[in-house]
Amino acid sequence: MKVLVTGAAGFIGSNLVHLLARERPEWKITALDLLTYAGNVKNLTALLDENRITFARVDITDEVAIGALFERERFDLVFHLAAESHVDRSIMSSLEFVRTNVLGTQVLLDAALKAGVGRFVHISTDEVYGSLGPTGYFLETTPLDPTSPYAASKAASDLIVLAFCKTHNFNASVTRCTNNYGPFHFPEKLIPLFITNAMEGKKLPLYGDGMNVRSWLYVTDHCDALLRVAEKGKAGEVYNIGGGADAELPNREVTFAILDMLGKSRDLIQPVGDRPAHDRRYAIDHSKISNELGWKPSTPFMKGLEMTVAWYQANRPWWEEIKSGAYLSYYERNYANRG
Ligand code: NAD
Ligand code: TDX
Repeated sequence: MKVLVTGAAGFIGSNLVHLLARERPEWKITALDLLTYAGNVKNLTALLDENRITFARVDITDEVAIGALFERERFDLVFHLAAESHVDRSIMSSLEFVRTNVLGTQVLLDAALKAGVGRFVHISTDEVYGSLGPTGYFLETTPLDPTSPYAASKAASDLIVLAFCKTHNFNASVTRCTNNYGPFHFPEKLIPLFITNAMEGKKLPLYGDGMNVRSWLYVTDHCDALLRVAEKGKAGEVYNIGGGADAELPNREVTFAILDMLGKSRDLIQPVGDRPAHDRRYAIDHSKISNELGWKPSTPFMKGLEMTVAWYQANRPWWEEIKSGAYLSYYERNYANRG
């Protein structure tokens, strides 16, 4: 079985490659990534050193390079995770989001169709559904109502994938997951940013009133769901993936838990100006994937958070190297005018 993972040097992609190498050791895996600011080939070091996987540095919008790769390798299965993924960056500038997330997905679909790829899993997000009030859950049938340019670009890419299923009888499924957390998470997102800032004794910039709610899923639970969708999911179907009831929390509760686990003072919290059009609440109904594919989240949130804190404590050089240079100018730009 020849398998391609795009975005393989990113957070979820690298965790997925590790899981696939463990769970399906007979698969021949190509890990593809452009290595943007968010990609880090060190996330795959152990597997590359053992020659367990092949790495390809390719831009998914490069139709010539992607076409040649697909013609040569004749993949049986593609997991598509490559994307620009940070909401705040899409608010500052959205061109790369449309280019990579929309055009890049279309280039992959064309190449996959032409090369006769047997199965394609498109990894998307619950953010395509927009914002929830205090009650209710996103279903697969919830109308798309994206708020940020990031979410809009993901919604567009979902629709192109589903159109390929209808038009070309292409064997693809779309997954929409809630917020992930765990090892190799780039420290621009809430949980790894707050863990590492707290470890450095820096302020934790909490947007708005800190009461926006996210539903958290430990990253290996997500990767386990992706493997099930690849092997058992149906063409043209969307599968929502999300955390358990214990994982739906306001940001301030998550922040308190991180500070408590690190033995740090709540004085480190710095309330700052809100994200524009900040989605109030995400929560997912994952009964379709549970009933049809037998998946459910298995890591309780507080246990997953403890494992994540321990990982950042044990891997300080990994994130210290990231939190320098270009990262610092992004940080300055994003947080400068928030008051
Ligand atoms: P990430 O930003 O950590 O990783 C994205 C990877 O894509 C990076 O390694 C980057 O180098 C690569 N990439 C970017 N542009 C590329 C291009 N043009 N060509 C090839 N590679 C390129 O993101 P993540 O958090 O791992 O998210 C992975 C996927 O999962 C995304 O599609 C995202 O929308 C989706 N998702 C993420 C979450 C979450 O909570 N992180 C939740 C639901 C869905
Ligand atoms: O400094 C911060 N302060 C803060 O209060 C940051 C970075 C975030 N927040 C808040 C905003 C959100 O309510 O924390 C919450 C989580 O923010 P992010 O980590 O930026 O994630 P979110 O915007 O919810 O999107 C994430 O989940 C869905 C991923 O980044 C997306 O790629 C995924 O699709």
